[in-house]
Amino acid sequence: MEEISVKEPKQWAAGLPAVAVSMKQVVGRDGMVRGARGLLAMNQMGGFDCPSCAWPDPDGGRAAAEFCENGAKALASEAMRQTIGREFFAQHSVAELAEQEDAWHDRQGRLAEPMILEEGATHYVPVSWEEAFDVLAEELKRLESPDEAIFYTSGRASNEAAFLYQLFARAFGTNNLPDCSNMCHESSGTALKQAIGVGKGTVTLDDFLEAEVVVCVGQNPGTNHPRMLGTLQEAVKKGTRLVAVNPLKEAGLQGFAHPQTVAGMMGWATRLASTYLQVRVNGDMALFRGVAKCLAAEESFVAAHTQGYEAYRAVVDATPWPRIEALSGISRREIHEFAELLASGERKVITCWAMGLTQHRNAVATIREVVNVHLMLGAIGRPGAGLCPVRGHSNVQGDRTVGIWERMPEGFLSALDQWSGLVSPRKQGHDTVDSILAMHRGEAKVFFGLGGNFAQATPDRAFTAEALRRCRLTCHVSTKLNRSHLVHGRRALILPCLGRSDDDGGRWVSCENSMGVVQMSQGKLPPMSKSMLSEPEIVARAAEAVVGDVGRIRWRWLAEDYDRIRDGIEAVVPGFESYNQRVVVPGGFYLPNAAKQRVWDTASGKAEFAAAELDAFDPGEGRLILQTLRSHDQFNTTVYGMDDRYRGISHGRRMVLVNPDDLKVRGIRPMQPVRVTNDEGGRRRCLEGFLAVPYEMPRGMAAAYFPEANELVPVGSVARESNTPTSKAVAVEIEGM
Ligand SMILES: Nc1nc2c(c(=O)[nH]1)N[C@H]1C(S)=C(S)[C@@H](COP(=O)(O)OP(=O)(O)OC[C@H]3O[C@@H](n4cnc5c(=O)[nH]c(N)nc54)[C@H](O)[C@@H]3O)O[C@H]1N2
Ligand SMILES: Nc1nc2c(c(=O)[nH]1)N[C@H]1C(S)=C(S)[C@@H](COP(=O)(O)OP(=O)(O)OC[C@H]3O[C@@H](n4cnc5c(=O)[nH]c(N)nc54)[C@H](O)[C@@H]3O)O[C@H]1N2
Ligand SMILES: [Mo]
Repeated sequence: MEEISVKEPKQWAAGLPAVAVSMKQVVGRDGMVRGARGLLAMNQMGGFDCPSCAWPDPDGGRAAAEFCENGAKALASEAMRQTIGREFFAQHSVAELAEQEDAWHDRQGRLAEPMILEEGATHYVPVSWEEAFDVLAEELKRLESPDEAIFYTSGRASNEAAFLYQLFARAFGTNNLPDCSNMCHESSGTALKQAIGVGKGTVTLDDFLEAEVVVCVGQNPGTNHPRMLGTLQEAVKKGTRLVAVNPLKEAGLQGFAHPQTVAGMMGWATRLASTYLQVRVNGDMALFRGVAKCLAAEESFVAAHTQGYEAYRAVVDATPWPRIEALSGISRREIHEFAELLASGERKVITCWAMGLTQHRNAVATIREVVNVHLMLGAIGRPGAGLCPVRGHSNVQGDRTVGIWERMPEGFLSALDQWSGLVSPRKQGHDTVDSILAMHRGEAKVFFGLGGNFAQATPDRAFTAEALRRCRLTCHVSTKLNRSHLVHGRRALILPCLGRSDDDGGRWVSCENSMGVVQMSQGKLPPMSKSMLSEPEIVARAAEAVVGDVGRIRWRWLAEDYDRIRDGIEAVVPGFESYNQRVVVPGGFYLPNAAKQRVWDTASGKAEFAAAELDAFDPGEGRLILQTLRSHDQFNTTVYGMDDRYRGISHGRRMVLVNPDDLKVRGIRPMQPVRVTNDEGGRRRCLEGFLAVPYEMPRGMAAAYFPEANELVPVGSVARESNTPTSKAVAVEIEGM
């Protein structure tokens, strides 16, 4: 094993190393031809949507290679030639597999055939598709109420798979449709719906090139949305000013050398952020409150389009500067300069954000504070200005649009009923955290996962594992082996499916990106096993076995030809008129977004200011605020490798980054093993032997990698209103070992 090493963090992202890593990924893992063929089809018109992030592709002429280093890693992981089936599972018991690291699981290969783990058994054994669906039907039909089943979705599922899946859950009789979004941008959806009437962003790629200022808050695009750096670089070259708001000095926000240009390969980086505000973790609400204090409102916009400004202004005036400075960690002078920059020129401002804002107790209030500032500036609903929550999973936004939500509005449900001939349930279902609690209480007994890695992505590992173990059946539709197959109910099923890049007999699906564009996605690589089925097919056959054809629904008929599923979406969801015709046009089509046109679908019919009391998380005496974040070598729980290149870290993940002075006062030496504990809610959660890495950040803060650190995130610690786990603010004690 190579030794862990920590060097100076990088000051710019990409360049030649990114090209080298991309090539190593596709060549090293998979054999040149298959990988290169895959890359060439990725994000091309007529090809498939990159399975990594949700950053949009350019509308017009695309570069020959519209992918990034991390897209290449995602593809290499999905498009592996190696498969695992009966021999593999006969060789390794579940207990043995559970001992292995996540990165090892990912390296084993694609899941190749359906497998079952019977009650009390030590090994998964093969099962036919028919038998697998029979087991599922048997366990679901045994339940006393449909609400004892949980139907989880991860954001890689296509519109077609997701629509069929929610139909299955509702035909079965429950709205228990938790999804990864509950742990991700739920706070953005909640805040934006309240404030502007639509739970999505309001900008397109073109707006970035018109913006005067782009603010990037709580987001690390160099790692998580690398293609966004191309957009930011282009904008900066045209004169846009970029402001980064982040407790860590992330390389990708400081500079970018485009790996697909000669200058970029030579490492000639464009400087990106002209202002870098190293805010305290969870100090963003204070920062934007301070900005509001400095701004004069754009009166005509505020009068014509908003409501609640007076009340908000009163709260702003009443918030004292010393409190703003203490909570944000940014000086009054710097906040003033930031506000001046926003208000200079024509106030064409875009604010982007991701998990640094959404995974906090006051996440909804913080995002509404960002919206408040945009409303004061009138920076919404016009070219070059608006709000941009940058989504995670490549189709997480589309899944929600087509009905994956535990509380879809009545309009959707009645349209669904009309089209399907069903009477779908109206009782609100469980989201992710409520599902964990319900399984733990023994009130939910069957867990079905359409993708994802529930056991590993959710908070409070030990508690959640116990919740899953109490189930009668856990069943996962998956491409790769992961921990959720190993932390299982009394019985467990693995149902192997085709991925984005796999040829589905010429059939194709569609996805919605972060900016509301719906596009087709057609896999090109021959599947590595004949025993895999597509996701829509698996869902349809499961539904047929469990509920049978009901109302006007003919499951198999729908899954035979996805045009029929899309016709269903068109009938139920506004904005999908002529879906089948429009989605095949290169570049796809934009879904309507009223807020973009300054039409506010809120209770008052206006955009709403929020006048919340200012707060920030206080971990308590002697404790640090720990944020859990992604390294450069992972996609969520899929760990590709052990490096975090831009942060200067190699060959290790079990470490905790801390301000050097906070280590010193605790008498902890650099690279010393430490114990990190959280004891919220009367239970002790503990990580032992993590290495302490001194890292530049504000005092009182720490950072560790997700998913290793999920152990420490208390299940009861959630954002108000959105119920999102507070993965960016965990109160911890750190002591040397
Ligand atoms: N390669 C790759 N791409 C991905 C993913 C992946 O794992 N790998 N995951 C996908 C998914 S599902 C998602 S949701 C996105 C996630 O994309 P990001 O949100 O960029 O991911 P995180 O690593 O969670 O990064 C959080 C960033 O917020 C900062 N931060 C933490 N707390 C605060 C705070 O209180 N205030 C501010 N201002 N900043 C804060 C951190 O320092 C860090 O830079 O990426 C998507 N794309
Ligand atoms: N502590 C902490 N916890 C977090 C976060 C954090 O920042 N900190 N981030 C949260 C966020 S933003 C998110 S989005 C969630 C992610 O939660 P999930 O979406 O549940 O987790 P992933 O790791 O993305 O899921 C990976 C698995 O999906 C399966 N898979 C991959 N492609 C496909 C496919 O095409 N079809 C099917 N059926 N399966 C496929 C593979 O088997 C793979 O192992 O985690 C959340 N958890
Ligand atoms: Mo996410």
